[in-house]
Amino acid sequence: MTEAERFVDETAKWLMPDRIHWCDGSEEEDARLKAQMLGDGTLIKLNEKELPNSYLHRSDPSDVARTEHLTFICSEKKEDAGPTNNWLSPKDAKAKADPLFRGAMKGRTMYVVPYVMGPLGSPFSKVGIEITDSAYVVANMRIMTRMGKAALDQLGSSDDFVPGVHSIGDLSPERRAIMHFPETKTIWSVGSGYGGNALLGKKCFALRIASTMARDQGWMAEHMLILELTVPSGEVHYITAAFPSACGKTNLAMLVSPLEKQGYKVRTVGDDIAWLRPGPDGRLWAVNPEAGFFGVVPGTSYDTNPNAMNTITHDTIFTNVAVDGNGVPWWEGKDKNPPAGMIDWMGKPWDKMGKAAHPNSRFTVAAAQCPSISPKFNDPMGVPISAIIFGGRRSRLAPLVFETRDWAHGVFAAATMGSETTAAATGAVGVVRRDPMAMLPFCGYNMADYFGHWLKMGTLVKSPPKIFHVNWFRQNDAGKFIWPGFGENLRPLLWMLDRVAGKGDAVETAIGAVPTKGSLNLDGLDMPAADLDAVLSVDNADWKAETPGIREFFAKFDGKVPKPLVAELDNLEKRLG
Ligand code: OXD
Ligand code: MN
Repeated sequence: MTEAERFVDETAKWLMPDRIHWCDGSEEEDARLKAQMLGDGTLIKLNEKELPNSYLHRSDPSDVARTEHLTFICSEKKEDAGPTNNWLSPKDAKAKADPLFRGAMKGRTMYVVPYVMGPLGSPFSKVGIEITDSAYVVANMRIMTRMGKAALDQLGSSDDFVPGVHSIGDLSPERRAIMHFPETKTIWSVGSGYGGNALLGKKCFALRIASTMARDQGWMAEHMLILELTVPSGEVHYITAAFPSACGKTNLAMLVSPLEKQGYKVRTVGDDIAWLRPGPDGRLWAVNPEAGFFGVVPGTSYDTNPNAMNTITHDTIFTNVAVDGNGVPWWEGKDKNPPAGMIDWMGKPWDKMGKAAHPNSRFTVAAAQCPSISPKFNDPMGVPISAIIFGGRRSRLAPLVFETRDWAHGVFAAATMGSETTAAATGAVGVVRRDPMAMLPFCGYNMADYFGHWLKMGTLVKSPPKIFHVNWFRQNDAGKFIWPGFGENLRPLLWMLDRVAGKGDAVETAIGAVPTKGSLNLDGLDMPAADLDAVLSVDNADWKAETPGIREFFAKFDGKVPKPLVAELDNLEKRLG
């Protein structure tokens, strides 16, 4: 018996399913499951002519986003989870989970989903096995990972896989828990069918568990998109960017260059997660461990993200969008004219008072369908990274872009970044919180140690990428966004590449180097000079008001924040005067 078979056997004894099905990932299997889900109402068929082979899933209205307060890191020591994670001891976690899981699959089918995170055969890639009682999860995992036979082939008789147990339970938030055991590299999730809680390859494995593996093995698992930027000389650069959930990673990754005719071209490698390793050439190399996109739908349109719109025209699973009388999905921001006779995300006639689509409604779609997918998407060696970008949603404070002074300062800027919360997690929206590296909900261990790991990576990589910070969301006094965003975000990227090449003018400010107005390529962009001044301005008084909050955040870690980062804070305060 292989370790995989033993895991399935033991789990079956615990969860007591009526049937066990090992998923092979084939088209026949997918078609069979979809027919079954159409039969039991889990899926609704969308207009076949408009959107071939596409479906709508309506989730339980109480199960529409990640539930951070029910997400636990279950390390032996509380200190290893750190002050930013909910902690349970493995013993307490098991005691809490046992009654939720025992017999949970009676009357149900237990699906065994073997999957690979990362390109098949890549030295970066890792195998997981998710056990689930949700056919919707199986269909999504088939899109989001390399799933089925290919994964079993890659695993062979090895015991090197991340076991995950998932049951939707009774979907009750009172009996919901998402548990990670970093010491045994195990994931247990019960009571939710929502993507981030239930597709265990994504946040649970590729970020929380992988971040602990990366710490131990000298690599990095990050909440980052990866994009490819070709310049007129034909040179190709790769950039990663970390923004909190629902802050535009998918839009940036699929950006349509306004300067395509001049030879500036953008292609997509990943939109959510990057696994990064030092390469033999002294650079940092990255792969996207995922095979698909689980993107936020509202706000997606032919204006904001035409590549996404063209990606989701077929073979797409929509979750919690609205649908018109013709079976065509609709969401806020799709276009200005909501069609008549619309059914909202909860399946009721839309009363036009509430949202038609849930603000965190999603599309699940294969990356291979994306018109801008990079030819390097499946490259087992990944891509070399020239620049790393961090950013958040700040209506004030942060300028459009700044370059950090060096690796340690970049790590400091990333570790202290703040962002206004979004609908991707349950809880208040629009509140500024510290979200280090956009990893606050996803780091599987003490974030002070994670900062230390980042500092160490700067020494393991001989030519580390330059680190930048961006803010697309700055508003003027009237509450309007100053920067046009979307495709125009190419322009700060070009300045970054200039800086990487030792070119590009900048003004040194207390927080880092900000482009001079003349150093940004603004060809074809009609932007009032005053707006440009405003979006590039750094207000020392505002930043001074920010530093006590940073000190308070550091204080949470009981003296564990690495000294170089505390020194960065001291130096920032000195520079601010
Ligand atoms: C996601 C998230 O789904 O960050 O990617 O919530
Ligand atoms: Mn994400």
